[in-house]
Amino acid sequence: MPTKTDYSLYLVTDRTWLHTRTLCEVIEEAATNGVTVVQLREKSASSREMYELGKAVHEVTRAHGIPLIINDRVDIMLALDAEGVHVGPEDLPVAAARALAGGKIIGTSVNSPDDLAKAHAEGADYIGIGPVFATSTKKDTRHVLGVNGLKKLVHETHLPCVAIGGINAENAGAVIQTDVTGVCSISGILAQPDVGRAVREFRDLLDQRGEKLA
Ligand code: TZP
Ligand code: MG
Repeated sequence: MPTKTDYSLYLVTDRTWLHTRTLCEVIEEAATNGVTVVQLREKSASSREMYELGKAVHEVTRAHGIPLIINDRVDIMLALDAEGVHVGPEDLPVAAARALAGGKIIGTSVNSPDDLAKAHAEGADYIGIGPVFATSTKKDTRHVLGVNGLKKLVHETHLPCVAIGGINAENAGAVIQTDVTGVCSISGILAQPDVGRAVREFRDLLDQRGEKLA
């Protein structure tokens, strides 16, 4: 695993979008075509299911040399020896996660200047800023930031930052122009009939601006 994380194209999972394909098949296709981080986020999975799924997904991400981040669950991240965890406002605080997780990657969610100050104070490794656009994927999203709201937060942080919420290959160009480190997508990748093609469309836009490595 490289010491510097490439956050440019960050896939978050949600099996409800998968139709007949398995999560591992889709992640394999996404990683082959240029996804650089995978976050396992399966809100309806039991602990056992998250663990078993995580084990299988980790084999795929490891084979591609990309980090696996576990949503919410520090315990499952440690049990899997995954590369990191993403904690939001309802989860363990970053500092508490750090006490358990040491040098693992710890990311957190930011929607406001206050959130950003907390992420800085508690020592997050990266932040996910959003929602940038309205999305049906997450029902309890906070204030929709728009590209301008995203840009303000991006310019107030030294941390690697990824944009999330309603981002697809059509609007990703405007998002990338904010100088954000990377873009996250669930449905913009997983809900597409051709996952590989969707990933390559994102990848082309990112590669045009040159990647900002963290
Ligand atoms: N956090 C803020 S918006 C969101 C999350 C997990 C959902 C993003 O899903 P999509 O399908 O990329 O809009
Ligand atoms: Mg959470």
